[in-house]
Amino acid sequence: MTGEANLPGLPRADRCLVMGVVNVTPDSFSDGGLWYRADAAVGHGRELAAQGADIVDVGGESTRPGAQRIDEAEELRRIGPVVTELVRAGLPVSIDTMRARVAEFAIDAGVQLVNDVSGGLADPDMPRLVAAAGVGYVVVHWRGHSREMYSRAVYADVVAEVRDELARRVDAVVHAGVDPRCIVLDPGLGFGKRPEHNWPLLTHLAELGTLAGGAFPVLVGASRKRFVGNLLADADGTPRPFGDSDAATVAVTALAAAAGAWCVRVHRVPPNADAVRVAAAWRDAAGAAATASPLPATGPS
Ligand code: PMM
Repeated sequence: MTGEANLPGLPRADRCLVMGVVNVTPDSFSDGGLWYRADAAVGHGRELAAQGADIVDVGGESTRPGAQRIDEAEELRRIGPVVTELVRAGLPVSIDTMRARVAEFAIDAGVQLVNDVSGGLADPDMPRLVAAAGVGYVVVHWRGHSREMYSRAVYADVVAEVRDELARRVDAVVHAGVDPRCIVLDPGLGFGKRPEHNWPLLTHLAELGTLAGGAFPVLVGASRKRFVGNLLADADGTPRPFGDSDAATVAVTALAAAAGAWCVRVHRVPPNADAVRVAAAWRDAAGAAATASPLPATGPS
């Protein structure tokens, strides 16, 4: 599935990459408040990298369902010192933001990737900024801000609609000047999706990455999401708490990586770093088996 990506400054590997999450927020779904202080966030980013994260994704605004937006100054205050320090430490860093001004700060500080969960819809200046900077751009499928995301989660054919809407976003950002080889696509699991919408997207990653005449790298963000907790609900229907859904996240990682995902965005790095290596061996062996000479038509005599 992985296309002809040209993502300057990001690691290249013959396996799926692992992006470790640093949420510098008081209110994120699974880890809100844990890394809210700049020094704690920097320490966590370094730890994730030491544990095997290929990219550290820093975000200052929670996108959990129903979350209220913060203003730009507050977002900059949260991510500023964290991005600066992690780049200074030599780590590949992405900035998780919907705001061009925040992305601009992070690009100036040296981040290699802009992770925009709105796919350029929240801030019309974002695609032009990314184009001018020549950095990688994660274009996520999105239908609206957190407060309205469930009312828009209506699909007749979720895979076809997400694919078409992503194709329109690719056209728009390329029109704004973004090099197609800098684009990564993301189905936006949980963003304007009900639990049942996420599984078909996961099983059609290759189809989602192949659109607008190209094959794009695909990023998958399933880690600790509500649809995973719902799958693991107990007999009363109580969802599994996010902290106990890491093993299920690892299962999604292995399957997505074996299906050709370019990168997985995860909260707990070590088991996911193992899973992408298992998936790489799986894909290699499957490729070797497919190219090996076919079995003789008749069995041994
Ligand atoms: N999910 C969240 C935040 N950022 N970025 C990308 N590219 N894909 C995602 O699925 C994604 C994201 C929300 O998760 P969190 O609040 O648990 O970090």
